[in-house]
Amino acid sequence: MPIHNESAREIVYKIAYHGPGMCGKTTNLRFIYNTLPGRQVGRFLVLDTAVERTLYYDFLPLVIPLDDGYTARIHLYTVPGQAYYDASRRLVLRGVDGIVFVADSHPDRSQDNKDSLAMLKKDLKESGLDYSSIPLIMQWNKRDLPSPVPENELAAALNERAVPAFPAVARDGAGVFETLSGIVDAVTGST
Ligand SMILES: Nc1nc2c(ncn2[C@@H]2O[C@H](COP(=O)(O)OP(=O)(O)O)[C@@H](O)[C@H]2O)c(=O)[nH]1
Ligand SMILES: [Mg+2]
Repeated sequence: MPIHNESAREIVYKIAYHGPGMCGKTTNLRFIYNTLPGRQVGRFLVLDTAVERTLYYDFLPLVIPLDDGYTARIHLYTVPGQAYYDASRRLVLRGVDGIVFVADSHPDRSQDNKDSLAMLKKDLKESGLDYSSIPLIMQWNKRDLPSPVPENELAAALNERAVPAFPAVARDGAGVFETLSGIVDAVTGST
């Protein structure tokens, strides 16, 4: 549930980028951090480079003015896709308001995409959340690869809810803000 602070006219939303390892989650956040003006982004915390960490996720806070005079504080997290980062995944998914599922368009990653989606469903359930109703956006990343899996195949394999899905080349920033706008609209209810 979003956290309302009436006196400050602020609402805090928690959004998690989920997907298999190396699909481009951190790359999405880095592009957002590097592109938005400084007054709209806070400190970018990346915990995925150091070894011997027990926690493994990224965090990027954003400030987005809404039409009604309220300010949305959007807390973006990335969720490690690997099964052995259980503690980090649960921490990030606790109280999450919306999910961006990032799929890797490389043909060799099709099973990893499916496994990651299955893990997301299971994790949400264990956090008392429902995959079938939580605000959700899909991103088909790495469309620049020489033979990416066709978008309709990714959709058939992964997008059973038929939510909005955006093709992306996160490394170049293509599709990154379309994806972000999609999930911000979905969680704030301003479609
Ligand atoms: N070809 C290609 N590579 C990408 C793209 N987005 C990210 N990458 C690369 O994929 C690798 C993993 O990206 P990263 O964001 O760290 O993945 P994460 O594990 O999901 O956080 C890096 O080498 C990125 O440069 C893309 O759109 N196209
Ligand atoms: Mg990462």
